[in-house]
Amino acid sequence: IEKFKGIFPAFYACYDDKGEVSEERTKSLCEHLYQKEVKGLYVGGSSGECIYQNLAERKATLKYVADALKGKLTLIAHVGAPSTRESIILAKYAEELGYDSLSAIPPIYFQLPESSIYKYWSEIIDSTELPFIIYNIPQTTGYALSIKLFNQLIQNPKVIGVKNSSMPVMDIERFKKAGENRILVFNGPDEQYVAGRLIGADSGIGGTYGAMPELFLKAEEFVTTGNFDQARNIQTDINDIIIALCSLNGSMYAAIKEVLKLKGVNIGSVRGPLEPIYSDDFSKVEEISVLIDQT
Ligand code: HMN
Repeated sequence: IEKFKGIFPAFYACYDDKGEVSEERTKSLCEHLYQKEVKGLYVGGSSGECIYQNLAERKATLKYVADALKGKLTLIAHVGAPSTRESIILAKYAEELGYDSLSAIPPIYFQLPESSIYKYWSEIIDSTELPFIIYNIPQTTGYALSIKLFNQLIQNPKVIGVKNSSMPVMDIERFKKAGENRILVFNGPDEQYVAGRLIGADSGIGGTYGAMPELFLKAEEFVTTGNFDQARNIQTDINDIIIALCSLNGSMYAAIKEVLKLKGVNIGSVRGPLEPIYSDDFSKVEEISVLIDQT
């Protein structure tokens, strides 16, 4: 279980200049994050633009990351897809590749009853021997995990955790209590990393960690050593950076990818309908990059 405790950047989609998934660029991002000494990676989630990739592209990304980092970092495969069938194909493939755990969002598009959500997650869990981390992200899926369904799911010993991306930090505290310390809780909102850890999250998985892993590693160190003033200060610095990343004409992920380019890691840009960064904003990207380096 210790291998799931620490900083887990949510891995970004890595494209070539034509917008195709790139093996070389995927591996360069792997190497970059490995050098930063993060604990592991969450591959193919929101930050991986999973929703804009077909099955073959998602499988390719899972494979390239495993080729680069299997046995070196803890690898979590996000396998949630529109149909149960596709989710299971991805789950079995991740198992074959040697991933350490699976994770999935609830069903999307149709607002299904909790019984269907339970069945969807359970069928994925039953399809492999791997542990499973529930992914709660109501702001994108439209479904907020209830304590009732959470309790039902954790009856299955393969369920080891929940990645909670809902905004109330209290949700983390509630899942932690309901899980009776057996279930790991991962903080989702990067803006509340320190608060999430203090209220009970064991670890964090986040979409902005990849842009500034050093800062989250430092925040984690301040939390574990009880330096709460410093933890709070670094969270403030992180939040200034996140707000800046979200303030450009273009998506946050596009801004992060431009920052990474300035650091020598070119993973292309984003897929539409996510918008790229437009030329007017490149000077702002440079300022953000400097801000990250100076923090
Ligand atoms: C993933 O699945 O790839 C991310 O870990 C999701 C993650 O919880 C992010 N939430 C959303 O994208 C809604 C956050 O890390 C988010 O990017 C961050 O808090 C900045 O707002």
